Amino acid sequence: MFDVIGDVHGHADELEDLLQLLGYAKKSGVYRHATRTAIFLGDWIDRGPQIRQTLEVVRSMVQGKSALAVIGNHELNAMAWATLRVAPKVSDDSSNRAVGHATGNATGNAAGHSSGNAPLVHNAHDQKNSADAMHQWCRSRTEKNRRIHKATLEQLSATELTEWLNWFRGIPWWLDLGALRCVHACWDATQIQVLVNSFGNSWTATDEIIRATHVWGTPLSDATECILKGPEIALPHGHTLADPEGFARKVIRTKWFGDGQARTYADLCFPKREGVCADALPIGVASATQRYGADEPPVLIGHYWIPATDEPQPLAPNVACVDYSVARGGCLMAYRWSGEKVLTKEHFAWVPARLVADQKKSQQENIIR
Ligand SMILES: [Mn+2]
Repeated sequence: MFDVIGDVHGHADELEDLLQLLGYAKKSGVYRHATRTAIFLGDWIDRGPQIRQTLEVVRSMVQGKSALAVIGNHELNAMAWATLRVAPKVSDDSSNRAVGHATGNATGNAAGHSSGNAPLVHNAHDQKNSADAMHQWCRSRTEKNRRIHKATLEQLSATELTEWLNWFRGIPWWLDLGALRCVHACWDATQIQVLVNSFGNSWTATDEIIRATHVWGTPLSDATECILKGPEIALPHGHTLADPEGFARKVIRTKWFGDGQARTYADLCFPKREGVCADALPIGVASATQRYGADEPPVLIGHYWIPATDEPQPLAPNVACVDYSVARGGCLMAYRWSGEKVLTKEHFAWVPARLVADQKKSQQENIIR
């Protein structure tokens, strides 16, 4: 039976708190449970303060067979950040330099420039070169993307990061255990089939696969985005919504499970958010966004930053999310699955973010003083 653990984002203390709460104990450096296996749903890196420790806990458990894992969009993005869109020719000197950046420069400074320091931008020509350099990577090295990846680039050396990326390459993108399914963001059988048709049932995410899944607008890219980042639809013209990082977006993440009864954009937005356009959805959109039948096996997901103020409970009888925003002071969440077809709120277990606990403690100390 499985304990499915949501997005950790570099919060290793909370991960160890949670494993201990669930009855796992460290033996020869690896957390183990007498009768249960953990499943990690990805997003171990970025944002938090203990990325190296988080990765070490997760990898030691996977290698020690006390846990399984699926990849998150942050691990995918990290591989894409380090992969050039066009395979470099081995004989080409300038390309070789670019490869050096891909594998040798975790901080990602001055992507694509031959010097390690960002050059001053003097004119439109340089600006264009700089934009080209930014976009030569499968994950464009824009300021926004750099900010999201910053904690990882700062905490891991280039050599370490390359090693972790190589480990990520072998992690599956979903797990179908028969009576239980796990994926980072969305179980969509059609999109999973697109990937299986191209790469087979299991694969190593080589540079070629990272490239193929990052050509925007292709079926492979659409499938990858859907299962690892979740399906989205465009808001009506002129509408935007700030994402959790504060970036204005013209799309919303959609509720891909449940009854398909959404009438407005606000109804369809998942998780529920304030300020979403309340216009009626165009005809057919609500039913077209439904991707998971009520008769399918239970599926567990992370990814969605459910506010810690929401009561932990399944999203549908056969769908539960275990991302309760530990990286925003929420909780690190697990779902303890014991073979049930209908998921139950009694099987959620969690620990609070340590930062919040520490802040509360220091506030109390201040009051006492
Ligand atoms: Mn995610």
